[in-house]
Amino acid sequence: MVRMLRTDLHCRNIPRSRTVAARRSGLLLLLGLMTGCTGQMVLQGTLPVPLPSNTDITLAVSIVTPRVATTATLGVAAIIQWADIATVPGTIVRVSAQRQNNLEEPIGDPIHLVGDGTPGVGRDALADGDADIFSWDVTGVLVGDYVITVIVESPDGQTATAVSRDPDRNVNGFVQVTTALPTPTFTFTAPNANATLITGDTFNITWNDNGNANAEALLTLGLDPDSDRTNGNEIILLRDDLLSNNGNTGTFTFSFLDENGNTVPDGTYFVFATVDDKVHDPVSATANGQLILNP
Ligand SMILES: [Ca+2]
Ligand SMILES: [Ca+2]
Ligand SMILES: [Ca+2]
Repeated sequence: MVRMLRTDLHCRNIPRSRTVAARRSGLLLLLGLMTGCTGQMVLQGTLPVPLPSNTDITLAVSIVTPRVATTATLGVAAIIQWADIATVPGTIVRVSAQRQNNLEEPIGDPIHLVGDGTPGVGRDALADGDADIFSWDVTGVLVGDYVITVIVESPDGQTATAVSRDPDRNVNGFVQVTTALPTPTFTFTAPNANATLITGDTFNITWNDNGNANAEALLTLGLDPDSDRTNGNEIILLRDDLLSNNGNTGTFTFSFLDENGNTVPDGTYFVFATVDDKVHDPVSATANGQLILNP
């Protein structure tokens, strides 16, 4: 329905009496948004035509905010607003936010703001009347650009969908979650070359970081026999240590023991670190040198 209206309708002047007849359930606003007519044009009598009679539309939705890049700062709720037409009792609305990179590709899974992503689960679109607003508390949300999707769904499973960033409609709305916190930085200073260790030796793993500026970030240090940090053979030496320890530097003395006090098996290992401040994407680093244990 939304796509049909969008492609077929154009703005032109129509009789005032028709605007009065059509003023219902946000219809004017919705049609204006879908066709690019401004709210003022709509109210002044400039309406998209051919205008469907009210009974023609049982389900439609358009996003009011964000229509452009809209900044949301941690601690300040971001307002998401849409206009829906829902006439069938039991029609629900679902709202989700999808982070995108600068190529407008999705990053990670969508965040379900209204409903849990399951069809049929959401807010009653009739009961909320014209209060089609969700206040999004972005606390704990990673910084980035979030595109909003609003879906209205009638009890028989029909849906209408609006997406805030939609090149077909020439709209580029998104919620830009920002922070004053700097991105974590981490650079190993040792091992800078391969180091051979025999049981009984110790080795100081050292680094530079920005723990003074990003004090709550957490550092995890580990050893890995390969270059894949997610295949399960990683050995953690230190977990969730505050980046602010030792200010903008850090040292961990390796003595063949993992985080639980167990002896690390002999072998050749990359030394890696992950820093996560729960605001930015986690930052990873690998030391230039490897640790060679009991060759
Ligand atoms: Ca509603
Ligand atoms: Ca691995
Ligand atoms: Ca530090």
